[in-house]
Amino acid sequence: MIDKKQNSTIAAFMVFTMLFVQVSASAKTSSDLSKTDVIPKPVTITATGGYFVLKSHTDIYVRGESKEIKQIGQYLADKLKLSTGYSIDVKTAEKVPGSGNIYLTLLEKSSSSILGEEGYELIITKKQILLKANNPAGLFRGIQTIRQLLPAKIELASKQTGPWKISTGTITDYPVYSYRGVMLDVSRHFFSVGDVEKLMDYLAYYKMNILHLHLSDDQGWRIEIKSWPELAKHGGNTQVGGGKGGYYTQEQYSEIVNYAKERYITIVPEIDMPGHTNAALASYADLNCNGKATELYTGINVGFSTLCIAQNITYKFIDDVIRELAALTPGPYIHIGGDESRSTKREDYIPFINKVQDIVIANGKQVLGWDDIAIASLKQNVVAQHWANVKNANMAVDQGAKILMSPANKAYLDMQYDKSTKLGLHWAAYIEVDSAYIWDPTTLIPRVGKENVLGIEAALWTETITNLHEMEYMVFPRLPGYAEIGWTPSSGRNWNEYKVRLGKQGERFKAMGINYYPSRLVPWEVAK
Ligand code: TNX
Repeated sequence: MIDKKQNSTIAAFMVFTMLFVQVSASAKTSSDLSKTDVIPKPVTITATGGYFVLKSHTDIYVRGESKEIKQIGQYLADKLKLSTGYSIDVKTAEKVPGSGNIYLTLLEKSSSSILGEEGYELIITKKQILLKANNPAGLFRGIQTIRQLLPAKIELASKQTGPWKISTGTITDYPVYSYRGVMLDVSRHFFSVGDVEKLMDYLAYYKMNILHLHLSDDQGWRIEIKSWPELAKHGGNTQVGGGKGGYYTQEQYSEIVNYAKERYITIVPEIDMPGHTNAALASYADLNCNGKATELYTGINVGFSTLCIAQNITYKFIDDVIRELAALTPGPYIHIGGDESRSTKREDYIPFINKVQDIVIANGKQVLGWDDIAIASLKQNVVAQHWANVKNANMAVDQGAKILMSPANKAYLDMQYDKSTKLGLHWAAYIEVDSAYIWDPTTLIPRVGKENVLGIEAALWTETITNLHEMEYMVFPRLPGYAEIGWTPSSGRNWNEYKVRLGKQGERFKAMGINYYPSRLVPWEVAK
């Protein structure tokens, strides 16, 4: 006979076991590598049906004495140490080390052209993990795959219990586009260096490689320019809604650039002109045609401001700003904005854009601009960022320019998910998670094909976004989808299959503490 007390103990035990089974079932690593939920989906996966297990004696070995490769090894070690509790060291070895370790190596020059700049090959056996690439960038991308192949709890900052299994097989992986980015508007609302770095951690996790910073607009100038100090001091003083705003000192900007570099991310700085310039016009009276400084602006209207096209000082100003910014920016691009210049006459706009292109080129950089600039004569190597006007995109292509795809109705992260979304706008569309994913950069505009597209960028305008928590809500869970569009061949993409993988990322978002929109279109697998 079982008495009452025993009965309740058994019941409690059963509930406990059921709970445990449920949680561990959702976190279980399949022994079939091809069933992995990695985003972006790798180009090819061959499964061999076993496991590699990370153990307390696992170390990370790199070949050669390169400081850069050691740093990449250290990045992985740091990611694995906290949750596993293992003391993972980074060591060097000329040959594949003994059992139980991870080995990072660069391939001999030109031995694998298919992997390109950022591709990698990951060979997982029961004995070891081998990661190979042509370049350090490829090793860094491959490390993100290793992180995603491990259980989601690997992303937690406190010690967890294993086992830390990865299924065996080979992944050969490389991106479709060389430009896979996100834009953050730090002008409408200012975001701290720490917030920007957090966003870059997320970009790195999904193998994105560009962060475009919209550094100036009507509401705020966000970068210190030593030759024009009032831009930041005065023009950086406020933001939408009247908050205190802020700006990056040149030192802080360099900190962002370095943080990006360690993640193989390129910073693309934007100074928007000739419209969207009220913060500059408020800082220096001389920049205005009537010689009077404007008031700082904290609303969200667009199209009311313009630089004074006819004055020489305007170009002295632009040259100084671009020169200082170019010197701080290792990446190839300077973005000149050029959008919505509704207060600039067309006959002024065209020569202005022509002159500004020359200034950027003279400062050793390549021009990026919103597709509005296509009505000017585009110089060689100029990239037009398509956001709304198909005619402009076609005009840019006709002039031989490459197109960066940021269609507002598909790739604007400030667009609301649906009618119930509290943050954001919806002038271009409501963009649910499926709609953000189901499109292809090469078939959206009839005359813009594969040969014309440089890549994809999702843009977060921040008129309604005031802090990191809100930023995360608009960015997740759409970001992994944009990353996959940029990386994975369209033949390998399918919403019904993708949404299951995305659902499994829910555990990872949770482990990383990300505030995400739990879309009902996604079958989330998140333990309560
Ligand atoms: C259009 S897209 C703008 C921005 C706004 C955004 C809001 C573009 C080049 N210009 O100034 O912030 O819409 O969604």
